[in-house]
Amino acid sequence: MKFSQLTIVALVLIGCESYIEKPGPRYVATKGEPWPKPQTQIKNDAYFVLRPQFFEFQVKNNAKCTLLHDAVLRYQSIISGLYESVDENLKFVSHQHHKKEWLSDNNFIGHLESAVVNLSGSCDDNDYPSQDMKENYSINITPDNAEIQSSTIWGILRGLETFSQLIYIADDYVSLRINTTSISDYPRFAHRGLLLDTSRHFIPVKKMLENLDAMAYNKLNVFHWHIVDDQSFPYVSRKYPELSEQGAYKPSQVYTPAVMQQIVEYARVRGIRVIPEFDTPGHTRSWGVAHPEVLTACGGNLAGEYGPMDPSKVETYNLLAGLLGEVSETFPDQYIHLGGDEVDFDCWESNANISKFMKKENITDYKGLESYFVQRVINIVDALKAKSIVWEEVFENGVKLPTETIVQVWKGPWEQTMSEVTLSGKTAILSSCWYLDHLDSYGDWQKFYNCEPYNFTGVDSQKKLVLGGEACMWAEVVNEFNVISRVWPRASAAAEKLWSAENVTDIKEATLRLEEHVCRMNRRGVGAQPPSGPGFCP
Ligand code: CP6
Repeated sequence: MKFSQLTIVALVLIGCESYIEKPGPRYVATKGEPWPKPQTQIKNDAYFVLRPQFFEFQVKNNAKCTLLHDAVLRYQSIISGLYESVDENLKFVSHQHHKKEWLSDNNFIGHLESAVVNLSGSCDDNDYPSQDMKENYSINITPDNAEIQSSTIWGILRGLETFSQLIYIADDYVSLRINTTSISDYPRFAHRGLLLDTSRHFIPVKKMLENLDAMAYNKLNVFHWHIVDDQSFPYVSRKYPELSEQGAYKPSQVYTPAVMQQIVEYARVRGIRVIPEFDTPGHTRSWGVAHPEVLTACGGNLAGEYGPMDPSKVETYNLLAGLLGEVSETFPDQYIHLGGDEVDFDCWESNANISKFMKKENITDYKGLESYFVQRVINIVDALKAKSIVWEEVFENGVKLPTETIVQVWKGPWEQTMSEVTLSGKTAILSSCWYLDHLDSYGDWQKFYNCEPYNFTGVDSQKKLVLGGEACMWAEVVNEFNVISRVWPRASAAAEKLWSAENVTDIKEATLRLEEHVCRMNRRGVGAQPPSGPGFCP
């Protein structure tokens, strides 16, 4: 071999080195450590053994509250499910066999047979979660009693989730245990979201519900439903059924009013808001299959290419007013996401009618034209008594936004934009850090975990305007078969960033808890992928 050939071989070997599996210990997952990490927790070694068939939640107040009652049943079933993953025969033998062993273990303090669920405030079964809902709760497990306490149903839901995560399969592989502990917990940010795009690929209801389960397991509380876009229009409108009849991929790939109601209700009882996005004026080509008159004909009618909505036509605003009116009835959340991102100005520029319109309205540039359009859509939403979220371009174009309008920052570098948005007194949510469609090698949840939303220049009053953030699952290369594993546990990294204290940043410690959390999600039927490399679940 010549020298140059040797060099190439050597370089290739060096390049490959990082892909060669090195022998060594796998990560040893934690036992009964919650994800996201609670604000404060005192942990003790003393533990109870918990047998699901001899364990019950005792509802202290509000026994008639359906939200509470159903939540207790769900968690009872989750706890039983955990026991089902323990081998039946071993279970029987173990409780005979291990009793002796436990009795000689100073940390064993008996069997836990009940936990009090104490909702101290009132419960309204029609309550819908909101931006200012309180999610605080506390858990106390002492040798004498176990209690989950909160003044709100939303706090109780978070507390039940944490309680269920405290239960773990012991090293003997046959008993479930829970340690005595004291937790006082609340979220760092009010808006902890996940965006799911159902236009690039249709996602069936079953997967949407699995995803909502996983959101509850991660204490995420906003499902941002990017329901329609250029590629398909699966939203079934009662008022304009032709939109999905002609704009959906196929007749079976739609969301009917009944299905949307089911999704909203499934989310609500888990303390999750559903915010629909009807992105305009860009990303709207699927609207134009049934309603070409609302789109801009790029280069005039002869060219046959359609671009963003046509802001010069009254038909555009009429359709939007009709549709958004209906949307605000289908979705009980106060907020509607209006989009406003990535508008193709070249298409607008190529259309002579639009140039005429701009002259008439004294609009001098295309940012101004987008502002004009968004302003009118915001007026429509205002009239519906709804509030809006918009993508950052709308802010950058200088639209005069109502006080409660939230600006969603999605581009990078985001620090400057967050600084500007909050300096202008607007509330912001951050997404730039959490693009789930961007894949790195395994363990790439860590880059999501390393993002600190306060890492921008600004005074305290600016930081207060950061409502939280959203992980985004754009679905160009995601469908029902990979959506869950693409999102989970990578969105869990964002979930902990948005819930836990600012100083929870230790990747090594988080890795061990995430190992456990993924096993927990898997046991509960969520097809999350392994977070960091080789290993196994108990
Ligand atoms: N679809 C819509 C998208 C994106 C946006 N809006 C997007 C753009 C760039 C990246 C990822 C996603 N696919 N409607 C921008 C908010 Cl890198």
